[in-house]
Amino acid sequence: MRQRDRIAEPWGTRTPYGPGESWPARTDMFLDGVEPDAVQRWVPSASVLHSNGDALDIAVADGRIVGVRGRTADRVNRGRLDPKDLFGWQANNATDRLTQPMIRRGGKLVVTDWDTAMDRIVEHSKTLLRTEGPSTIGFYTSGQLFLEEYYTLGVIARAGIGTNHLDGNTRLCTATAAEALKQSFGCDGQPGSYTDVDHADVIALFGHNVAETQSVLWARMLDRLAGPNPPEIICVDPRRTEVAERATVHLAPLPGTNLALMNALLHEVIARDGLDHDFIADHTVGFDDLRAVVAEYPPETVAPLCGIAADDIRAAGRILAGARRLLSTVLQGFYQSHQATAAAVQVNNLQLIRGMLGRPGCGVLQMNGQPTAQNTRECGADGDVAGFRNWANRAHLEQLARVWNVEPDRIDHDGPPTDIMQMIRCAEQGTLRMLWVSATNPAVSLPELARIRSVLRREGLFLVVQDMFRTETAELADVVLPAAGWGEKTGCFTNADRTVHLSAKAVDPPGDGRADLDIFLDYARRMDFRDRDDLPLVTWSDPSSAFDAWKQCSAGRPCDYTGLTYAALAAGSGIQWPCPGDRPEGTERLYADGRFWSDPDYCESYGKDLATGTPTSAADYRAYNPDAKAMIKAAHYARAPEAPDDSFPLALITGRTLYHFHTRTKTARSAPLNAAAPDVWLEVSASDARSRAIGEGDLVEVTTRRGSVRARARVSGIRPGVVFLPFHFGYWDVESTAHDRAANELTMTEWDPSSKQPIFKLAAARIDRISSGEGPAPAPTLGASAPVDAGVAATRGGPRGTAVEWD
Ligand SMILES: Nc1nc2c(c(=O)[nH]1)N[C@H]1C(S)=C(S)[C@@H](COP(=O)(O)OP(=O)(O)OC[C@H]3O[C@@H](n4cnc5c(=O)[nH]c(N)nc54)[C@H](O)[C@@H]3O)O[C@H]1N2
Ligand SMILES: Nc1nc2c(c(=O)[nH]1)N[C@H]1C(S)=C(S)[C@@H](COP(=O)(O)OP(=O)(O)OC[C@H]3O[C@@H](n4cnc5c(=O)[nH]c(N)nc54)[C@H](O)[C@@H]3O)O[C@H]1N2
Ligand SMILES: [Mo]
Repeated sequence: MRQRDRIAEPWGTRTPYGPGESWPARTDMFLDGVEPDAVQRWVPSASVLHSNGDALDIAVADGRIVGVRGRTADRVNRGRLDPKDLFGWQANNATDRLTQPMIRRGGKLVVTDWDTAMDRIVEHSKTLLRTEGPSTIGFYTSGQLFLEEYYTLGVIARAGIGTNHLDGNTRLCTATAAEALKQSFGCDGQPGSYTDVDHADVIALFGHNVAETQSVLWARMLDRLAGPNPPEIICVDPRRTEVAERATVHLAPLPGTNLALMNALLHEVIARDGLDHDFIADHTVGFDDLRAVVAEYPPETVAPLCGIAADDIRAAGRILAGARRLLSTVLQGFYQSHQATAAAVQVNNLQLIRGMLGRPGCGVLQMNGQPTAQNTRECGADGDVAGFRNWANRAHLEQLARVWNVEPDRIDHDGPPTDIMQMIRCAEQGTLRMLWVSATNPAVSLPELARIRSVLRREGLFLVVQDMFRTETAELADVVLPAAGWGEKTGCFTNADRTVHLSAKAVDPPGDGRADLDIFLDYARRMDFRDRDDLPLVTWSDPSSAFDAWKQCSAGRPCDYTGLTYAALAAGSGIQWPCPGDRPEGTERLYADGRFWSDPDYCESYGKDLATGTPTSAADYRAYNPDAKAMIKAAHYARAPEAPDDSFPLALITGRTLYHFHTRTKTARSAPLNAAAPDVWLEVSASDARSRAIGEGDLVEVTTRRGSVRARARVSGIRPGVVFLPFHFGYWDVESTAHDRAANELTMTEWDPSSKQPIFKLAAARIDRISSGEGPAPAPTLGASAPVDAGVAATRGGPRGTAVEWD
């Protein structure tokens, strides 16, 4: 057993391995002030602080969570845990958890009981339904609840209330992942598997800082890099991330130019004839369009647009064209930028024209971000139709209506599902009158916060917030419901490579807190929703009966769960769907047989125009892709809606650090994580800092057309012309209520036309030096925020950040 400072060494000790070998196990454990023999129970679960799905057991002593240990048998992490996995659970035990419902009285939130709080919500819902109809009511949920909870909420919203206004914060997160998969393969569902890392000879990461955001997956890549015949890495990111440090080729494009760069890379692959001609002919449609479009993007044309060297594009193109087993991953550097879906689709095209799908080492991971985002999508709690059904296909809605035993017309299908940006617009205009927010903190995470605050505060909007903590959003609510969190309730969730884990209840929630499932079930009961036989619409009463109901809904669909049971999930490793009854071991890779879920009668979507987002009609789709092939869709680069100019000469991007999760409701309540990144900072390149006389740690103000934020400068390896602000720091804080440090004060109300995902990684900005700092910026010295100044003391965890590991 080795002791390791896991704040200073987030990836732990290397366990090298070679291509085709299986990843060695290494078990990580952290117990907070107790010895292993004091642990009374170990309860199976997985991490909820990213989408990687690191399996772990929760240690319980005296009715409290006291630590975690990686699950060595699990296919995802083979026992490893990252810093957030090791320490993030400490938030469960925080002393400032919400423990009682609250309602607004005389302008103030006051404590109340469940009956009073729920009655107020039910009374509001019933009045709105009676007087103004279902489309005055909206639900905005999460990528952090459990499958059973989303499925229940979906049934309530769509068949109970009958509203189309149901979305998840997955809209901000993986809407583009889902849309890119639908566009290329006709259906959501990750083709690849994490085991592709074990086989790949080239791994290309597009706008994905995996080292900080799925650190255990990076540990897997690091172990390949440390072993024989390591893979080559291609990194596309404007910052010098850990991935960039280890890359054979690092392309650092100017924000907003991903599509131009992708077209140039595809141009190079085609020019070098890196094509799998048989695969293209047998399994795809659309290649000729792609060839014609990318012909206009030779490296010399694209290099000045992206601000990178044509030779670097050619070098990356050569590697991509020559790879024998190519694994690509895509995340927010693409999804939250300009032309998001169009750019993400080009990564699918790369795999398709190279015939790199369905074989070991050949996969694309259109990554998820949140731990349970996949389930939000499967269950239709993001407005999609449950079971990856097609909202534009009448037969699919009829099938779903049979599962729910309601009339098909009860399910509103007049138009595509409403996304959150549209819901905010409806609330702004006064047509949305009630919004129920669960497990998300939009007052920090949506773009252009000044606007969001004014909408959420509106007199005419009844706002319900269901959370573990009194967040910035809860401060604006009419009713606040105290939720049980991870470890305090039971349910399943599915990671980015389709691995399903069970997370069992380890301890009771504090005070009167209730599981989100119980809250939704209570609402359904009080609303007295009925099916077509006048029996209760929601027929289940606890997690396992909810899971059974979902299994029935998923039967025969791509995300088939019918072969899964809680017992099987608790026994050893997580299991990948599709998992029908005759294949209880699940499915490692999709599309291994070269057939896709894109059959016109089966597909989840008929696709959309990449430039406008206009949905394709059923007839047009049938004509274009009658034989269930993969679709190669090309798109031209267009200029971004906002670009640097004389007044705002820099490009602002936003994103994450290794040690914090989102709006920090959890990670700020863990001492070792919080101490590693205690306050906001701004990453600036050395040349931009020099020309403005800005030194490490100086206080600067960053301004866009929406607002200003003050932060201390970290002079980092980010490319010149670009500055980076972490979005973790909201205005709420134990000490401060200042409005001036949330990145989203600066971001804009713009989104991708196909996925409707907001553009968080693009704004024209100016920076002004305010004063000199006292010491370095409060930024981690590891990862993309590493200082260029060698004199800054390294980020360390010390005793409270130390965990054990063993092989
Ligand atoms: N530590 C930590 N891990 C997390 C989370 C967390 O909050 N903290 N959140 C989880 C969630 S929900 C998500 S969605 C994922 C997100 O995981 P990532 O997508 O890896 O994280 P981000 O920091 O949002 O963005 C990734 C990179 O995009 C780059 N980028 C910005 N603009 C552009 C551009 O125009 N082009 C390109 N090519 N790159 C660009 C940024 O420099 C950044 O390094 O992380 C998950 N894991
Ligand atoms: N500028 C900028 N903005 C961004 C991004 C960016 O990169 N840049 N990234 C976007 C992305 S990818 C994401 S995913 C979003 C994240 O944005 P949010 O979803 O707003 O962020 P979180 O802090 O994760 O909020 C989740 C909330 O749910 C609560 N919670 C946790 N578990 C439970 C539970 O079991 N039940 C209940 N009821 N509540 C629970 C937490 O306390 C917390 O308040 O931010 C988006 N916004
Ligand atoms: Mo996300």
